[in-house]
Amino acid sequence: MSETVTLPRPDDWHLHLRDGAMLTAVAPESARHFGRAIIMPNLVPPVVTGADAAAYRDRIMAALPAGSRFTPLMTLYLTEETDPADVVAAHESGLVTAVKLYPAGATTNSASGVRDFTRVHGVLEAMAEAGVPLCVHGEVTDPEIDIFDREAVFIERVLDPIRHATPGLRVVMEHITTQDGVAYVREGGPDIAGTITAHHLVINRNHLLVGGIRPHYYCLPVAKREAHRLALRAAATGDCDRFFLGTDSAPHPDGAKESACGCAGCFTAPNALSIVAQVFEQEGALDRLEAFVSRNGPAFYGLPVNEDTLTLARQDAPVAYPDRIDAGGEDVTVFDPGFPLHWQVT
Ligand code: OTD
Ligand code: ZN
Ligand code: ZN
Repeated sequence: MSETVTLPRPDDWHLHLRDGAMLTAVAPESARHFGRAIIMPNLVPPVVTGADAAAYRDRIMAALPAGSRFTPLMTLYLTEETDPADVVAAHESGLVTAVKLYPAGATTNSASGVRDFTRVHGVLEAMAEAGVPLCVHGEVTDPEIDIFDREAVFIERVLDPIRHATPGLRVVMEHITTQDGVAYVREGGPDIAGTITAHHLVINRNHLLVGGIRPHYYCLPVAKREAHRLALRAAATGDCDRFFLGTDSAPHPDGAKESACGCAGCFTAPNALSIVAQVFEQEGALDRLEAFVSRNGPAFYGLPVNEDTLTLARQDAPVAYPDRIDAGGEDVTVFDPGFPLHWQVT
């Protein structure tokens, strides 16, 4: 008898949809499974103002398949010039769900991010007052700090001081990759949550580097050592309701990844839910899957749980998903977890 799990339709609390031909190619992949997604604003140029977000939302809606009920939850890219009044107005009108903080230079297309955190204090205070959540790419960019330590150092040097200086600010520490991130969220009280990707639940830095460099496993924050991966799996499947799925599905053309200076990002939209379901099965925690993918995110963001459902069925034959998809004539490789998947979205 085949085993099935039916859940309120999951959401993706951290997603890159890009623009143009890439948007057209990848939007249906997320819309097929997810009800809503927090849409990252790191376009070139970034989505900075409410007007930018409105225009980008229109382009996303136009890229969705006919009849899709997928809802993009828009974000604004925080810069040192961001106008607090624009942020609050965009949030109050329902256009924008959250604001995104990138330390300048931390990841793909983050050059317009924040260099001097004191310069955004006024915006953050206005956001705390208006209840606008701050999504955070939590890595320092100091060249002296080892890339594997950048998340832990960010907590100490940047995130904790911001939170102390801005009481009441609701923060999502996105794509956490370390025991330090897990502990900080777990112990940080009701105003902080953490998203976890599918890929960081299944790869550590050996998968990236042993036996040859695997460009499709390179993402930021970079995968860490095994003890950290195990801490992420314990957090995702555990009892703290402030951890939830944010896939960070981040497509790039293969040519840009399979390069002497390959760019960061794993494209997981097509198989993220199959991967996560398998992880929860491996951890003996299928009863906790609904909290992680369908309930904890909306609870933190103050949104209703989706009313429709999604069913995953366990099958003996490996789930079929494409190795790569076509985006305007360029291949985009789908993340390969390295083992067969058996949970099929029906
Ligand atoms: N990480 N790639 C990208 C963003 C994320 O830090 C992230 O959110 C990207 O390509 O936009 C990546 O590896
Ligand atoms: Zn990030
Ligand atoms: Zn991302």
